[in-house]
Amino acid sequence: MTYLAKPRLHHPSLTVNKVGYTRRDYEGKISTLCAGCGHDSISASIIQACWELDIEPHRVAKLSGIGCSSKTPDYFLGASHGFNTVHGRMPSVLTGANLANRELLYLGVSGDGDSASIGLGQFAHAMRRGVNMVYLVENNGVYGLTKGQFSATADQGSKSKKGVVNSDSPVDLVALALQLGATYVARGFSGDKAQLVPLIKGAIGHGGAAFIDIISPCVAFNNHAGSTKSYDYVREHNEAVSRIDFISAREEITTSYAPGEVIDVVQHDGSSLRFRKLHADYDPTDRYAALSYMNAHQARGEVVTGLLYVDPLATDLHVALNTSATPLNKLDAAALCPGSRALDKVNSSLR
Ligand SMILES: Cc1ncc(C[n+]2csc(CCOP(=O)(O)OP(=O)(O)O)c2C)c(N)n1
Ligand code: SF4
Ligand SMILES: [Mg+2]
Repeated sequence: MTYLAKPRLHHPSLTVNKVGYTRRDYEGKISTLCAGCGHDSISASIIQACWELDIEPHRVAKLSGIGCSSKTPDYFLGASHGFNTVHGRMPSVLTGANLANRELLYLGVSGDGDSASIGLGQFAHAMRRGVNMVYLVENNGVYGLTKGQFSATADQGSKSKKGVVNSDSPVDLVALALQLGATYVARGFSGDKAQLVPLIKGAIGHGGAAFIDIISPCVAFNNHAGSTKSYDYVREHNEAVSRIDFISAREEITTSYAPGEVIDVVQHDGSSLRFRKLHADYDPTDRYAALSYMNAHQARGEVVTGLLYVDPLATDLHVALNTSATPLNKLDAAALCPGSRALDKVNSSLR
């Protein structure tokens, strides 16, 4: 693998955010992905979102599996914590890290092969347990890194670059996330940064399991006619359910849209998601309506994008387990191991 570090020189007049960093401080190494790969646009959107939210890079932990998508954490947030796990195992490693230190912001970056094929079980359990994380799948319908085999998200009937037709039913990670209990569920497109950046910001502000499936064309192996994950196909079939703006807790909420076209959904941390509805009857807080809306549009060959579902009052795994407010990695040995008397007490309470 090649690692190309970016020069550290900054122009002195670059704009800094509220924590004193330029946008360049959120970048990583120079990408070694194919020119035009959708994954690079997603990295740029993550950089934009974190810079605009004034997040201190050392407060972020990026975890990934294996694949071109899973390589991308090397290309953004170079000053953050990072861990490249085994193929499909990002969710369990992230869950462990999150339980040990609840104070970091966890970004899980994965691919469709990583999460819908080998890692499907891991994906499912992170969602159903409500791990407080931003789970991003960079979905190109193929195993890009191993040269373009169909992944489990490839649509039935779609064609490979060599013309082979996929006969298997696809796994729809958005539908699964909705069914499994994820509390923030969205679909984006790497070619639509105006939609993707606020979706990522909203997921960062969310206090539970936030999942974004991002269609991200693989220009080397899945960008031809007959593919349903190509730039042309997604642009032609994109059905955006809403446009969201993310307003952080510190900003004043003002409205400039006509009533009925806009709703504000306030999350636990005080941040607000402002929906500009493109479909007047769409309710982003109804999990089951989101599922049937998506299924109905998918049957017509449309790719529904936008924030499909949010539970603004979501809680996470720490609440469910009633863990200590002080992160476990900050507790001393006496607190972590209170001795045999405390253990006897716990055991007798269970008899
Ligand atoms: C345990 C294991 N099995 C298989 C592989 C081979 N392998 C590497 S990447 C990959 C698929 C990557 O696909 P995806 O997650 O969709 O990422 P992309 O490259 O498309 O972004 C596979 C099967 C591996 N590295 N480890
Ligand atoms: S092979 Fe596909 S997924 Fe991998 S870097 Fe190239 S375009 Fe991107
Ligand atoms: Mg892939």
